[in-house]
Amino acid sequence: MQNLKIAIQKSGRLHDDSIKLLKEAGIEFSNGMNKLKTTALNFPLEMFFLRDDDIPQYIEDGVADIGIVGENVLMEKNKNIKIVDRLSFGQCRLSIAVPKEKSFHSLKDLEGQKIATSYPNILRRHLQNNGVKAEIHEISGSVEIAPGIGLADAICDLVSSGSTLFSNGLKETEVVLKSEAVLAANNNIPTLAQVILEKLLFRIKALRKAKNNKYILMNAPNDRIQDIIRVLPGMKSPTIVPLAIEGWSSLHSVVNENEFWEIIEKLKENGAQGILVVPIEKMII
Ligand code: PRT
Ligand code: ZN
Repeated sequence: MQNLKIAIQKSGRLHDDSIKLLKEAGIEFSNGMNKLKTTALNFPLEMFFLRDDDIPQYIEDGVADIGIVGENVLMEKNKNIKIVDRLSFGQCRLSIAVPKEKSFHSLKDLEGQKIATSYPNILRRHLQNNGVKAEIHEISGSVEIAPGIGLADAICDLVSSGSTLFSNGLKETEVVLKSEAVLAANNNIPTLAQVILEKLLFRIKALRKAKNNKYILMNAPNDRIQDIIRVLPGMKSPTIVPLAIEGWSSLHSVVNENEFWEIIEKLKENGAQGILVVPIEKMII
């Protein structure tokens, strides 16, 4: 039986969330330390644990069919592979930063200057698109110290909280790329692996929907039910169950996280009482 082969970061910022995603999708496996690969116990999935920088190449070569990698790495490596889903973790931005005392109005201010980065390809494209000629100085780590030691005038590096820039006396001046972890795939996955990928994507989608929604239960007098139904979006229409007390019912529905508080307020205004909000584990519609 053919497996779908997935590449995951061996250790680092995306490792734990990648593992968590697969486990929440109901895939069981043992991922002991220092393992290079493992096979899931209850799903036709084989996992390779690799450095994130290597993942795009492995996918392009078909050693792995799919992989979880930061969009920043994907864009930098520029391989012939595609994004099949965005995973909402590992969020960060690739930004230009300069010493905080340096004046900066636009990218043009960096004309002829030296910019240190681990992302030379993305930076080169960005400079070209903006018609700026600057010297790109590629370094593989601790980019943030480059201006302080006189190696560069500016940097282009990943930022999440901004505290690394702050503690190195730098200010963020321009976002080059917004990034999150994505599921990338080879362009010619074998047919059977493609079927397994569809199953995996279906599960991931159900998880995402569940996370974005809450199950909501409330009691209401029967004469207010119509008003409450107007407030509730629901998947179709709310479930209404009579309570033991005459003239009252219990209403059940699903509410999106984004409009949640607004809806709760309106429900109260319309006579809902004893409102319970419950997380949803999986949501298939
Ligand atoms: O060993 P391997 O090569 O696999 O890992 P790595 O060391 O190259 O990558 P790793 O684990 O550091 O990051 C993996 C991915 O996580 C990145 O490619 C991004 O997609 C994503 N990510 C999210 C980040 C950050 N947030 C992040 N803050 N990657 C790096 N950083 C670094 C940044 O380089 C800077 O040094 O964190 C520092 C800034 O953080 P703040 O919070 O101080 O702004
Ligand atoms: Zn790396």
